[in-house]
Amino acid sequence: MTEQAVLTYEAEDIEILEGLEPVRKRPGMFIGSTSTTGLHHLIWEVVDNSVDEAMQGFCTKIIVTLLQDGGCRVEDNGRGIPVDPHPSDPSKTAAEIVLTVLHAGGKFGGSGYKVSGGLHGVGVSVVNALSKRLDLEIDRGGRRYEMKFAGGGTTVSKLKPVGDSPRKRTGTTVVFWPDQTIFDDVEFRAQTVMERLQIMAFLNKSLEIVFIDERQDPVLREIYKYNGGIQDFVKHLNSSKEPLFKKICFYEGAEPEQEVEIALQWNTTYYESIHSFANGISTIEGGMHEEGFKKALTNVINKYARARKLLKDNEANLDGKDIREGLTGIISVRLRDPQFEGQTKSKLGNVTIRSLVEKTTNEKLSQWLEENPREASQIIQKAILASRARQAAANARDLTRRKSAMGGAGLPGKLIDCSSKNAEISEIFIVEGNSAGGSAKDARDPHTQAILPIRGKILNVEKSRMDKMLKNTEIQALIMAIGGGVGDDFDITKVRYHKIIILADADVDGSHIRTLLLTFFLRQMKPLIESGFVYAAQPPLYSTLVGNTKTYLKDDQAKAEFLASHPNHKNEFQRLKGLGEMDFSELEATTMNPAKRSLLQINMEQASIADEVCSILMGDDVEVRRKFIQQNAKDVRFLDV
Ligand code: 0RA
Repeated sequence: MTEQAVLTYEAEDIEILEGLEPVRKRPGMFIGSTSTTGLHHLIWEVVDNSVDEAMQGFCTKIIVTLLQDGGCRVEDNGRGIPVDPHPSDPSKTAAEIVLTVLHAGGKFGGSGYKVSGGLHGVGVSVVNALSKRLDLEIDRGGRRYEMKFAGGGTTVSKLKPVGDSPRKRTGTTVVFWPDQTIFDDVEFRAQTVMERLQIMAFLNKSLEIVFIDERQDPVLREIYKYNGGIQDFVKHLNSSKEPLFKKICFYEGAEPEQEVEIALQWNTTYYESIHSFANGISTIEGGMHEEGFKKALTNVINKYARARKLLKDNEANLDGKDIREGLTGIISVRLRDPQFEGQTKSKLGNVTIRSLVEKTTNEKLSQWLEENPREASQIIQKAILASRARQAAANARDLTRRKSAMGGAGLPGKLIDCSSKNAEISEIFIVEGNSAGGSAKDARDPHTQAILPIRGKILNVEKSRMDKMLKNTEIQALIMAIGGGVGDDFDITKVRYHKIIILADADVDGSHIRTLLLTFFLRQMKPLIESGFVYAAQPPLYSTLVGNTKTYLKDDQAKAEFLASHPNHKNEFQRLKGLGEMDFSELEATTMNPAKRSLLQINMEQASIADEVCSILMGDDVEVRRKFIQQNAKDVRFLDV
């Protein structure tokens, strides 16, 4: 804020201010939100520009550094943003235009595909607009140039040469400090940045991305570089699972304005895990590229199975879902003008890509099966087993249905239901352990709050097929209480509560149960998570007395904030051990009363992390598990979704 005060408002500055003003007025329109998600978009935006350079073959290395003073530096060895006067306004350099005019980023980028989708591709000028300070450094034509901005994109010093580039290198370095008057919180999260950079490195074969976190002691340094590209991505995703066979199936195809790359490896689990990307952007909702792939995969496998008599003439075709059981796959497409549609703008709408992916898969996957008959037959055997299990599951599900038809309202015996029949205001607390269930029963509002106690750890859905899972009593109780069915039949409109709240302790066991439940919801009641119906209650970790009133503090951060705002606080902090130790009034005051509690709404991203954590923690690979626990023991947040 002080920076703004010292700025002089010359004519050109005012013009620039006007240029970026809409961004500061309505940041959400440009980066989605001003939450921590929006904050990280600033980094993605700058890195995307460097990745663009890499995609066009001009950049081999990107270094992202989180600085001690809260800034972020993104350095690349691309061509460097052009420094000559810009044809549209010769009083300004091209670099200045790129940094100060909305949507100027891709206007003169030459050939190749521009990343310009979803919330990205809005241009570095948006980052400038939302930063309290931004420094630009360009190496180009043997000279080094610098330019500085402050207060949301106002030029502090014009682009000027400052000397020779070391070793005649070329490249661009952007350092920015997010504006704390715009964002709720300006602290970057290392884990979030690392995950993203790693995915970018997987999608851009041989591009080296270095991550440095100078805020940590010792300084954290990670290098992501994958000469195998998406094949390494698939290996990585399956590293905590047992692959069905060692080989990875990889193929690619291209047409004039578009290209596709696909890597596949089956594992012994019962779930498909297909991740698709368009121009490096994750298409969580799928779209045309996924459609084309699935259709062709089903077609190719069935054709092969019939030709080899692995499927008899009198047997029905294998279902796509059964073929994809245990499949980990990456579909990466690059195309001009990607159309992102759907609720979260993450569904690829371009029709032409569907036929490219379909054609490529029909051709190249058939060829791969011919060349790898042993693997082909393993895929088909697994699909046949999956198909039988699906039949058995349908029978088990019928059983669950019939049971509920007979059991009066069809509700599990241990459900303590609420009296309201209006799902919109009804909540169900899934409570670990019977004793905690007892206090929860006394603490609830019986009109809108239902309690379902579950005993110990629910069955791990990672390790069992649907049919076995549906025989588990805890799972049956969950399915019946929620009321929307399960798996492919799940119907969100039949759900009896719009808030499904997981109430588990804040310790490792509690995290474990939360992780298991989230994994179950993700895999068997996905719309529940997509609709934002799933929450984690956050029982506090600490309590302390302020005068005579007890104050509860959610976690260590809340405790630190409390201490900062109460420097003279002398009383001790009680560490609350677990739900079982709270009496009903404490539980009511901290965790259940809507006016006082703090709930964490679970989104797809968190659920997917839980899924991955689950695979690692429950999977058979002891080595990966040991490493994971070692690496994450410190970062409780990771486990504690
Ligand atoms: C516009 C044109 C050219 C490159 C870039 C922008 C560019 C932007 C960024 C942002 C971060 N790193 C970047 N690297 C390059 C192409 C210029 C030419 O034709 O030489």
